Amino acid sequence: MFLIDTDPGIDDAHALAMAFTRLPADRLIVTTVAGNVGIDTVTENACRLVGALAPDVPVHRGASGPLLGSVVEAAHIHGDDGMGGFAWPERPLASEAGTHAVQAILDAADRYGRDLTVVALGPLTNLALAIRLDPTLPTRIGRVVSMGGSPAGWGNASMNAEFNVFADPIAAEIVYSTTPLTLITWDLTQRVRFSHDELDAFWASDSDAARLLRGIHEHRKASDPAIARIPDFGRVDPLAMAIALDESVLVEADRHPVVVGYGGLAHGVTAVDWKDTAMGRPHIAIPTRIDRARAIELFTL
Ligand SMILES: [Ca+2]
Repeated sequence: MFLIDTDPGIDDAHALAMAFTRLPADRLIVTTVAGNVGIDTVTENACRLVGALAPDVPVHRGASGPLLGSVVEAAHIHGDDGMGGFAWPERPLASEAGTHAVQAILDAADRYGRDLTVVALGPLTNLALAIRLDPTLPTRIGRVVSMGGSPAGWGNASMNAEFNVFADPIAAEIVYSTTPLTLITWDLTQRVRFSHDELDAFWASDSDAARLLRGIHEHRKASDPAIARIPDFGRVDPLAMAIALDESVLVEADRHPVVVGYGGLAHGVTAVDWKDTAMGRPHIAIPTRIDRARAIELFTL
């Protein structure tokens, strides 16, 4: 069972489409979290993606902002609607499930236990709240794969912090201090790059998912001429999804505790405890090498 916690988001849309084309609807749960844009918009985007590609997958609305501090968004990158102004096809919008995302995470843990994989593609607010409600959660579920952090200090939200962690550092600290997860860092996505041609090939087929993602990307290219001048691209959320779908994509990883800073220059910084001095904290897998060819297979819709 896959629970995808997400803030769509163009990258999230690709990651969701990868899961929707490979897993049956009864093995998928989507929960939303405020991130790239506000909770109403990311939830609507999730419902549109589910409505278009996997109508039987439940969508649970989640946290509307970080545990502490004010909401941080990335509308300057993803547009006010989170999808670069993309005009959605006239497909039914999936309706929201009745329960809150945090309750959905707890229910899924009770029901599926070790068979539950959590893929966290946005700020970790929902997962942190679920862990606060039930501290045994991290020991009861299967793999957790999370996109976030920049141990090398290649910030995309500040000088040295990655967006998902910067948007809710307290949540990230709660999760990193309790959960032995796999962390797909911004640093990795800066090293593993994909050309324009490779991107186009991901959504070249005639499948519903390929057609939808092709539309989203063509629209983005048309509305932002700067994209044509970028030689290659990281695949942020899709890389996390690829590793969640197929563990063999991960070839090599460092494993150490990761501690998150709050406030000032430390805000959202992910400091790796390279010498393993922090007692009692789980060692987090930080992939350093991936099977690029296999990742491309999984990116292809
Ligand atoms: Ca995301």
